Amino acid sequence: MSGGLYNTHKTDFDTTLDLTRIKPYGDTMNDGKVQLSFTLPVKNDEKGEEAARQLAGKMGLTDVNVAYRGKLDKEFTYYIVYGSCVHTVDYTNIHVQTVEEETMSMEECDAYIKEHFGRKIVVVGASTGTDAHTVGIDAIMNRKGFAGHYGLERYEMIEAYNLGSQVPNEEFIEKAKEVHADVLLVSQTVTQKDIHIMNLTNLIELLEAEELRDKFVVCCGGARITHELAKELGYDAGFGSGKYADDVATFMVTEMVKRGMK
Ligand code: B12
Repeated sequence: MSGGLYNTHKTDFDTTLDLTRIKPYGDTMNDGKVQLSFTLPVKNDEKGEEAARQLAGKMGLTDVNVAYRGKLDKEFTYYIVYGSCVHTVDYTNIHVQTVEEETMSMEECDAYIKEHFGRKIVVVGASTGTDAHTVGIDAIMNRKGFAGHYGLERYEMIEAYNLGSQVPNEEFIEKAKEVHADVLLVSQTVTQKDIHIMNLTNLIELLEAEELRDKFVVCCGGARITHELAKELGYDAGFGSGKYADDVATFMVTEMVKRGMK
């Protein structure tokens, strides 16, 4: 692709890939092309467009083109802007914490549970606190699953309880005790004013206060959750966008084996 879509016979474009200085790829290597969109609290006219252009420049874009502007309200305008990013990052020097197990399929996971436990694994999940977003936890737990990945309810060797949304941490723990859960799954979507951090922290504190933390494998997930953040907050693992039931199922059963849970 480095010659561009229609450039079939000559390459006077930059084709150098330097992983210590990567920048966005639009049509040719290192062209830095990005698209961004934002709203300004001004009316839709040329002056607003110039403000959008200048702002994009200050964000590190050159050759700025305001490709679209649209009135949202009398005093609000939405812009779509193209430009070339001047900044680079050193990809070779990036280290992130992730869950490293090779993901097992649903069938492999069921077989693994039969072999190592000889009983069903009990999983309780919810979107906790004030969080009303259910789609994330449903994607992981509902039988039909999400994006071609069956949910935990479909696993032969998993007994899954999806408590829904806005479940107080205390109620969540009570249910976990009642059904003798092995694994707790928490979904957190809203991050306004770091409410997710407070709520996730509160759950761990409650578990610790009841000396229950080590009895469960505890995982959290959501669009703004990373494995690194989850570990920092006292969870065993965290799963963000692009993660599915098979990822968390693999993690929880292998973690249970590592911990010697029966
Ligand atoms: C649908 C929706 C709603 C619906 C929810 C309906 C429902 N039944 O769930 C309603 C209308 C209720 C709603 C309300 C609000 N919402 Co809303 N909502 C969305 C929306 C459009 C989609 C979210 C979604 O369903 N994603 C699809 C799922 C599948 O993705 P996911 O949750 O990331 O899940 C995946 C992974 O993260 C992971 N995962 C998630 N959870 C878990 C858990 C575990 C254990 C594991 C392993 C993995 C995992 O697996 C999933 C599959 O890969 C987003 C915008 C967007 N496009 O993302 C805003 C959004 C999430 N909402 C937002 C906001 C602000 C709100 C409100 C506060 C708005 C308001 N002022 O009232 C309220 C909050 C209400 C409350 N008390 O929680 C913001 C959140 C911003 C932020 N970072 O805080 C967003 C991003 C919109 C925005 N750009 O502003 N919302």
